[in-house]
Amino acid sequence: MNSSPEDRRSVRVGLAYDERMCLHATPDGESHPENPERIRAIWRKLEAEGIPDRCILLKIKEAEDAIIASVHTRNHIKLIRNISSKEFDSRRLRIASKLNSIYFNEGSSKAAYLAAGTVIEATENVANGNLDSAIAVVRPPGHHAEANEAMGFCLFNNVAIAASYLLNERAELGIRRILIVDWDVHHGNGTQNMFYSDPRVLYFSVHRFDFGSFYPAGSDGSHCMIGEDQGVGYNINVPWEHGQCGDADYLAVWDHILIPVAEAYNPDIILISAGFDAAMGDPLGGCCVTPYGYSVMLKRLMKFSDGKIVLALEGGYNLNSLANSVFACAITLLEGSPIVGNFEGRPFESTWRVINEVRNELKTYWPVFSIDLPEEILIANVKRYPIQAGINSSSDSDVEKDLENSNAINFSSNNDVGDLILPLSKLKVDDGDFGELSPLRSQQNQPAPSEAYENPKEVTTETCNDLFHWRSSLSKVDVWYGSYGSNMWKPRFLCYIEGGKVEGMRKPCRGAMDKTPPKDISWKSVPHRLFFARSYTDTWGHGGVAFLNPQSSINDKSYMRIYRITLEQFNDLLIQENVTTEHFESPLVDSRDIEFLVKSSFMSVESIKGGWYSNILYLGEQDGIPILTMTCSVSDVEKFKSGELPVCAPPKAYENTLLKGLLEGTELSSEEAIGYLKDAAARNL
Ligand code: X5A
Ligand code: ZN
Repeated sequence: MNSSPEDRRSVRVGLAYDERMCLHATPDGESHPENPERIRAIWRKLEAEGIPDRCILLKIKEAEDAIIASVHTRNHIKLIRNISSKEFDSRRLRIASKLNSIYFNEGSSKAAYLAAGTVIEATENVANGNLDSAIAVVRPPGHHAEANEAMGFCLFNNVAIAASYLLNERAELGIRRILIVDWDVHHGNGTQNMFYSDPRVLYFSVHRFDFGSFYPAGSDGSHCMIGEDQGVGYNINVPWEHGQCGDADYLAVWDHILIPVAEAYNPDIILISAGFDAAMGDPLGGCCVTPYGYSVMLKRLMKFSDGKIVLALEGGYNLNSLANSVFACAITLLEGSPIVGNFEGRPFESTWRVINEVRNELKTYWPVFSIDLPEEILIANVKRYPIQAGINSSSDSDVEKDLENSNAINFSSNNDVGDLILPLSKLKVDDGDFGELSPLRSQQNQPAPSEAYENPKEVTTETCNDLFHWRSSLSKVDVWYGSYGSNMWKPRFLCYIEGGKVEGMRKPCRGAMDKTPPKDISWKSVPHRLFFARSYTDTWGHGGVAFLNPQSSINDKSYMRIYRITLEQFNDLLIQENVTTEHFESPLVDSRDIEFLVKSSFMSVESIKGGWYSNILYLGEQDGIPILTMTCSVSDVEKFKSGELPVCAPPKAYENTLLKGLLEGTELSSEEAIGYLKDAAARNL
């Protein structure tokens, strides 16, 4: 891998990076996965490996409004242009809080224009032949940004802008068909929507979907979204059912969906929405693609469009995986072959199911999908092997039954239950999502569709054994979870245990890993003030949601429904209430923390400090079991008081849910219940 002048003459790989894209950062220095260190880490790695010397460094310029305007509205451009200016100092926080997963600071505008401009520059130079291919190390990312809305850490849709620019402003370059490959672990809703009826752009995305519960949640990422009008057939979604997908799963999709389609489509250029949050170790993605996997995925695309490929960074939040993956891609472009490596395991059963669903959905538009997959794949495809519930005593028998029913699973020579513990502990489980059942990978009966999966060499990857250690011990400890908001309505609370959603909710919950319903339910009143704050939530839309003032006062009284659940379930609840897909190696609240809580009455959970419900309150005990609830921090209450953070009446759907809960369990008449809520919403903090 030494750089020689010939390298530079033979392949021209563009590389773009600019420190000014680090100017976009959280306003208050709060930690955030999408932070400046991401691109710094990439650049450090590339420099350490001598990559910049082997590439052509690109000029970085800000995108022009006229170009951005081909995919974004005037209003959106105005907002992003002005959001960092002085006049917005006092409104910036509030505007961001109305958006979904967005922050702004004084550097956001500059960074957003540079990111878009950099991707345009890279794309133009590949399209016009100055470069063979290019990598744009940019942030903020782009693929969630809609025509009129910033979301999901994305301000401008960098890739969509560049694609639209080639098609609409640079027709003379002869780019008539653009393939966008979006391998970020999230669905690129923005890009999909921008080209949904445009056959000149084939948008392909493979992403975690988890039946609609994975970010950006909803149905946009479904395989049924195939485009419309002129563009029907030119939108392809491959939605994973769960986390833990890795090289074998991605390459099966390449083999059986992407590559055949790319052959038929014959793109003039390929733009990769190159997020690396499906990489092994990523805290948000919960998947396990290796640098080798990315390298092979990229290499397989290099045979199209004369190798004209642009990689534009999207997500990727584990700095090491991120830097190593980008490095692997750079090497692949420079050397024209994948890095050295090999595969572990075979695709999940669910992967074959998904591949078949996608092919079936699109076969009228892509005749190559009418050719049946090898029969062995279809046979394997009809079985699924979920682990039912957690590994605790009450569910061992279920696990056993499931395993017996599935003749395909045969871990070892003997079938008795004692043997189960060992193989289960060796299994990889879904670590990005505590809610979904974890499918087993059946090694024995999984046919290999091509020799690509045949490599027998074992690579050790992280397993998630630790997950089970704390889970099994905390599943033996009971707590009362005290609810004072929408969870007072039992069906709504059960969403956090069983998964799913009820009337009024916009978004389903993941549920707890242990789906056992509460062992007991009761009501209580507590000397804490109920109030409503925040301006938007993904679940309820615009309006405030309930909080309890962590500080008690004899003058305050709030109603509370308490549910007896396990401490393990309480942890899963806490994670969902704080809207994080992060995977924690250790529990957020364990038995030792409860001892601490009994003495100190509240405790802030450090690792979810950014969440709105990261403060655990101890409210005494019942039947010798501690009553815990979760609310905001004392400092948030101060910000709500001062107006720095919005206090806001609840939205209708949320209020109705509260009413249903109160009327189900308290003695209140419906007028009294309405009065109780109105008072909590109206009275000053
Ligand atoms: C670009 C990207 C992720 C947004 C997750 C929000 N966005 N919870 O990876
Ligand atoms: Zn992502």
